[in-house]
Amino acid sequence: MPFKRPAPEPHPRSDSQSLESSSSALQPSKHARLEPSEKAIPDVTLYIVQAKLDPSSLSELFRLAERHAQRLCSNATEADVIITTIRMRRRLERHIPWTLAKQKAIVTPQWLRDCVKQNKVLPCVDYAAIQELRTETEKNCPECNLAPCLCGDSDSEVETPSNQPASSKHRPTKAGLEETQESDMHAKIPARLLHPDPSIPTPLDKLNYASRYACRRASPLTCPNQELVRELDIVHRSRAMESEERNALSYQRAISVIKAYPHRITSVSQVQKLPFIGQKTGTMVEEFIDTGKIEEAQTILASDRFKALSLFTSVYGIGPNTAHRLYSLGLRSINDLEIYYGVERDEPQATGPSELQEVEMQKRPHYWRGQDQDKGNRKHGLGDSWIRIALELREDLAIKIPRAEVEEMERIVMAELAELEPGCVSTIVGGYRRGKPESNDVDIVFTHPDAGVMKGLCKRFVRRLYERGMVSHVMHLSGFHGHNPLRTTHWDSLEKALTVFTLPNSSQIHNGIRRRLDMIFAPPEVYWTAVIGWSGSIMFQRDLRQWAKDKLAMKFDSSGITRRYDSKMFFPKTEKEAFDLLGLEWVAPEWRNADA
Ligand code: TTP
Ligand code: MG
Repeated sequence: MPFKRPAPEPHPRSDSQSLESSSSALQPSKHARLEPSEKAIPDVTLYIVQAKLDPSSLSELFRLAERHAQRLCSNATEADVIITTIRMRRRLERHIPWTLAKQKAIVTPQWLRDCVKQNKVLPCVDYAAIQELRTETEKNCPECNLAPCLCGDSDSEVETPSNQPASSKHRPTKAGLEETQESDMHAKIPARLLHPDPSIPTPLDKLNYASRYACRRASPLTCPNQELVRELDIVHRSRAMESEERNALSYQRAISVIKAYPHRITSVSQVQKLPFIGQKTGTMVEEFIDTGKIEEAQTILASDRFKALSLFTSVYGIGPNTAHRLYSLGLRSINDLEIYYGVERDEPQATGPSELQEVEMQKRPHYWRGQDQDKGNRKHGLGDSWIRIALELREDLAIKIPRAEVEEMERIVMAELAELEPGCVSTIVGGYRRGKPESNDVDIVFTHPDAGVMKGLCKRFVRRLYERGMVSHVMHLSGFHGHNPLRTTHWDSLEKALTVFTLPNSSQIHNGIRRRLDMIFAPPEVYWTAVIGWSGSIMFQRDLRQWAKDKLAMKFDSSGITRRYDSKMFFPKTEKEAFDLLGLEWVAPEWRNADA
């Protein structure tokens, strides 16, 4: 039965009585039945909030609902799912009483579009329209009543809810992207691996900027004292480049504390009592308040040595030790490096990708030293063969990667992976997950519900990407290492490949720019610890380890949580559960920016 075409929404109401009467002219008659032919969403009653929907979107939604839903109702009280573009509680309350809203699943229009596209009811939580109602949306999702629940923390094995790469469920915003990969995502995946980041908002009031541990502070991407942080970071980087590690760490800690300080610093007394603000940093803070600069930082910036070492270490794979050596040889510029390494700027690469891959796979499998050590390469470097190539790639690798391209890279990679091994899930980690608008590289953690599948998958997958022309270089490809409870080495036991990747012509963004792509393959039981470890920031996860050690006598790293005294391992089923296990308040990734 055709529905009336939408008309402008009437004035806002605040109670369900008025809501019902006001909406009836705009919504279909109560429980209007559609033709049974194209029913794809059985037994779900929909209510569309028309406010803020332009006429063409509105008619599109009506059309989709008409064609695919069984019922559209004219009264929100009777709906299972409420569709709205409204994102804020206050606005929604003008149309739906809050008490009623809490009893419903409230989703964005994309939910309906995707349900129709995929011909099934999708979990509502991934499309929750009102952040504050995510939990309720999850709980009231009709999908849970139709099939084994995908929305909770259950361990049960259930069918994947979608044929999109499951990772996209971490980001409802991605739901609008066209998915080309339609096949084989129906493998059985435990709900816990699909569960998106917990909806619980970061309890900022429970975090404490004066804590000694960055993992108990809320650290935004940009803080009210960002200029000061920038100045202090010059000193920090200089110390790091001079291999004065303890001193560098002191600055890194002070920066991390200031990063979480929620007020603008106008007097040193505000921060003097905070942890890791010693006399030296206190003086620098004071100087900055007075002059807007820190003299030592300015002197460092102007020094030829700092300039040269910064330039050298900006080449991926050159760490401080190599940079010192090059500097002591009298080299000062990239041009000097190119001459030294015999790089012909306008000539094709001396080392072809296939040769490189052999070199790096076989001869350099061991430089990753765990996450304590600058991704393993910054201090000791990758060796001359790599540096030659890194110099050739330098211009590309220096271009930052916007978020849309990060997402496209993951989409393409997941589509490829699904062909090789259906049923994998992934999370984009690193700076992207913390909300950085642009990243230096892309870091993705993968897993599969079947731990057996993970073994060797990294190598197989890199080989495939290489053969498909997407991966041109592999800097590191680890084998699988068992967990090492004694921690005699700093290895995490995850398979990982640090690669150079280019989006194929078929992708939505094809700019031909070569990008750094790090892929980490975690067995399912340590997926969430891998996600946490690789989400960073460096100080955040460093202090997470410190906290686990100091307070719980536990060992935390990307490859698991271990109780020290008996080496018992713990396997959190969600990221939130990992925080709970460590006795920590949940901190959303956007608040983990504890580095400059
Ligand atoms: P990176 O990719 O080096 O850093 P990033 O993703 O935070 O930022 P960008 O790529 O834009 O420069 O590292 C990814 C994560 O790996 C990082 O967030 C935390 C972890 N990591 C460490 O734990 N220790 C380290 O020394 C480094 C470099 C990274
Ligand atoms: Mg990164």
